[in-house]
Amino acid sequence: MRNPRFTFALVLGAALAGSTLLAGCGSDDGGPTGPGSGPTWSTGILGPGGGSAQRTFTEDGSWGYRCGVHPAMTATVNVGPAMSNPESTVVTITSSGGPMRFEPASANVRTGGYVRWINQDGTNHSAVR
Ligand SMILES: [Cu+2]
Repeated sequence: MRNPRFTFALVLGAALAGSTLLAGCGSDDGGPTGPGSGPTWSTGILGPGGGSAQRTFTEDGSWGYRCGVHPAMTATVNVGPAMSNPESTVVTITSSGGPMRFEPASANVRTGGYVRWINQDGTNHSAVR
């Protein structure tokens, strides 16, 4: 016959082990690994005519992101050594003379530097990863 107390202890142990694993999955080691890894961020809504936000990047790598309002708007932040990248970069959100877009679509910044997004368009946008 099974000992109910022993069975309970096994189930509890498995549950605790499971939660530890899940917590590990949520950690951000900053390493350039597979899809879905790397830093995440959201600027929140950047209002038309100059809404802005900035983020400091400590995670080396190329990080694709998109507009949370218009998912077809995509761009990349490339983070690397100070010797070959600027301390800060401005990414303008615009639709002047073309489609709504991040400009530049591929922005470089040094490790520990920051990217500032400025919405110069006439509608809401954001930058999300
Ligand atoms: Cu947008």
